[in-house]
Parts: sequence; C-alpha cells; structure tokens
Amino acid sequence: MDLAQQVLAGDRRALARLITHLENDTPIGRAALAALWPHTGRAHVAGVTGPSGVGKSTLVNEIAKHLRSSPLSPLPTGEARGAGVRGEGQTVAIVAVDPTSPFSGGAILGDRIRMRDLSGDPGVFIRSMATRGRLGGLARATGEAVRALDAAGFDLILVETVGAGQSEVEIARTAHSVIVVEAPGLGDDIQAGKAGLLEIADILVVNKADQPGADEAVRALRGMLELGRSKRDSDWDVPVCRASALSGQGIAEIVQAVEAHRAHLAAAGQLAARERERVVEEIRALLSEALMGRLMTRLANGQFDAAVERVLDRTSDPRREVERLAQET
Ligand SMILES: Nc1nc2c(ncn2[C@@H]2O[C@H](COP(=O)(O)OP(=O)(O)O)[C@@H](O)[C@H]2O)c(=O)[nH]1
Ligand SMILES: [Mg+2]
Repeated sequence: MDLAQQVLAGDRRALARLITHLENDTPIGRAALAALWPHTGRAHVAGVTGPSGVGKSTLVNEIAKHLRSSPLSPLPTGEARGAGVRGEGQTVAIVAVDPTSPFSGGAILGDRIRMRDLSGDPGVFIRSMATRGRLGGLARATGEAVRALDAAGFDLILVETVGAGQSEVEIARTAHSVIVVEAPGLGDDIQAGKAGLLEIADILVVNKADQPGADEAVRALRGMLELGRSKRDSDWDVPVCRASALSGQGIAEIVQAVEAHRAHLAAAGQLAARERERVVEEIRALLSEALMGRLMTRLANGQFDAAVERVLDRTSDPRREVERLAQET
C-alpha cells in the first residue's frame, strides 16, 4: 500500500508522516495528496483564532472532548466516511498552527500537555504545524494538511491560529466556520476589532467568562456587531457565546453554534460558495509559490542581490526593480 492508501485505510502513523511530507513539500507528499484529492470535500472545517493566551487551545480540546461524547450530533454529512475512523461520536482533528519557532517550542509543548487527555482516542488526531521559514509556506502546508485530514475521514477539523498577521488571518478565513475567541481583561479595547478579526467571525466566543469583565466584553462585541462589523454574510446573525474552557462551561453552546452555522451555510447554498473560495485561495497560493520559485531559479546569479543594492542606495525603487526582474526572466 502506498501512503495515500494507508491514510484512506485509517493508518494514523501514515497520516502523521504524510503531514510531515506536506510541511516539507516533498514529491511523495505531493503525489499522495493528489491521490487523496477525490476523497476530500466532506469534512467541516472550523478555524479558531484570536489573540495569544485567550484559551484557544483549551477550547479546541474541550470541543473535541464534547464531540467525542455526543454521538447524536448532526454535523456529519451522513455518507460513509473513510475507513477506520468511525467510533462513537464525531471524529475530530485538531491542527494547531503555532507562530513560535520550532526551537523555542514552548506553546507547542504546552498544547501537547493540555491535549494529553485526548490522546489514545482513535477518533481524535492532533497535530502542531511547525513554522519553517516563510509564513506563505505554512499557509500552504496547513491547507494541505487539512485536506489530508479531510480525506482521512475526520468529520470536523479544528484549525487553531493566532489571529495576528495577515497570513494567519488568511488561514483562518479559509475555514467553513470561523470562531473568533476573546477574553476579558486584555485591555480596554477588543483585540479582535483591531486585528480585523470581527469581519471574518461567524461565531464569537468570550472565553474565561469566570474572570471579571466578561459581561463588558460580551457587550462590547455585541455593540461592534451592531455597527455592522461582520459583513461577510448578512443573513447570519453572529452569536456571541460565553465560555470557560478551563471548566468546560459553554462548550455545548459553541458546538451548537457551529452546527447551526453549518446548517445555515448548507441551506443558503453557502457551503459550495465557501468551498469555491477555499479552492481559489489554494490555487492562488500554489501559483504564487510556483511562479516565485520559477522566477528565482531563472534569475542570473546576483541579479536579485544587485536589485536590492540599487534600492538600498536609492538609485532605484522596489517597484522599478520588480518590473525589471519580472521582464528579464
Ligand atoms: N481562568 C481561565 N483560564 C483559562 C480558560 N481557558 C484557558 N485558560 C488558561 O489560559 C492560558 C492560555 O490558554 P491557551 O489555551 O494556551 O490559550 P491560547 O494561546 O489561546 O491557545 C492557560 O493557562 C489556560 O489554562 C478559562 O476559561 N478560564
Ligand atoms: Mg494555543
């Protein structure tokens, strides 16, 4: 059996290996993903984003636990899914995109410890994506890992990203449902508003509701929503949920909100629209990576560096140099 067949057969170690191949963009990874492509498009993908420390990892952990213990949830599409992942409850994959260096690794280690109580359950798969150099590559690798998990038959894929920086907002945006998490006491302003996260939110969560200031945070978010900050889908009323992930409170409501959002997307024909948006983003990202790669290999030795020097010594400007470089190849 090749890697793709192993993944389809429910082999978790093969799945982990495949994701490493996708991270490193190897020919084996590319071939396996191509073979898996016809099996993708069935999972529901939920992005979980927000500032660092608001409790996103704790929350996704609790959501997974909740789904594993509630077998009658309506989220699955009903078709027979990939072999080997059927169990009680829905199957859940968690992809944590961590912006910290793979060498500092602190947050990843913390996540591993927190998620330990889910390990051993074959219906849950947890993966931290390492940032190797450029964020553009990370967005591609994350998108591809999500497709691999989709083909492997997971019903729900939760993608955790820190909501800072354009690339990470992009990763979150390619989900079917975007959950933006806030916590009280992060300062006077709602962080999500500043980071442009409210615009992409389908569901808002004020986590750490056990801490003072939760009511104010909920009120502030509602106020911002009334000002029309969420324009992505005018037919969907963005719910503001309160949660205390540490104690598991409010998790059921969040799961219900995701299910309601999925049902809304399906009824409104929006699932197909979002799937199209995802594919557009995927092709766009791959195309720019491919074109950039091709351009860089075609440039004569030193041409790029010479352009940098000309811009630095002010005899030229960046745009002029880009036009020149693009023309010369
Ligand atoms: N008081 C309180 N602390 C929480 C809650 N949820 C998470 N935390 C804590 O907040 C810290 C950051 O949580 P984490 O899930 O790593 O946040 P992330 O950076 O958004 O993924 C950890 O120490 C958690 O134990 C909550 O509901 N209430
Ligand atoms: Mg985290």
